[in-house]
Amino acid sequence: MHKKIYTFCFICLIALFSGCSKSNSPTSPNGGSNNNLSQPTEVRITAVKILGIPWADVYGVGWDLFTGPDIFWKLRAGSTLYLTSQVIYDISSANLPITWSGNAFLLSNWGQTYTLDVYDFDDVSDSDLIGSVSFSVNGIKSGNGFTSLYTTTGSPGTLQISLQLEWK
Ligand SMILES: [Ca+2]
Repeated sequence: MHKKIYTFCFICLIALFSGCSKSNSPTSPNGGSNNNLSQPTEVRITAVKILGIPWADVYGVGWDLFTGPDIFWKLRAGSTLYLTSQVIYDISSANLPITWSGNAFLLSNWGQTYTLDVYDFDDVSDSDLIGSVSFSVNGIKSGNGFTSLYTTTGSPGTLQISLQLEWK
C-alpha cells in the first residue's frame, strides 16, 4: 500500500517538473528581443547651435582687432577630425545664437568622447581656439534620455552649445 503511494507521488513530481520546463522555454527569448527593438539604435547630429562664446581670450583681449570674431567649429574624436563647419564672419552678441545645419552626422560609437572645438578664423595667422565642449552619446542618454536638443556648457564656461539630435 505504502509503495503504491510513493510511486504515485514520484510520478506526480516528474509530471510537475516536466510541465515547468515546457512552459518556461518559449517565452523568455522573445520577451528580451522585443524590448530592445523599441529603443533607438542610431543617433545623428542634425544641427549645431552656438548660444554663447567668451568674447575675449584668457588675457582679456578680443579675438579680432577691429571686428567681431569669425567663428567656425570642428568635430573630432581624439585626433580624428570628422567635420569642419563654414566660417561665419564678424559676429557680435546680437548674432547669437548661430545655427549650422544640413550635414547630419552619425555618432557611430556611443562610448566615444566627441569634442567640438570652436575657433576664431584668422587668415594671416593660425585660427584661435575659442573653446571646446566634449560629450558622448552614452553620457547624453544617461543624463537626458533620447533628447532631441542637448545643451551643454564647455571650457570656458561662457561657451554654450546645443546639439540637435535625431534618434532612430
Ligand atoms: Ca578672426
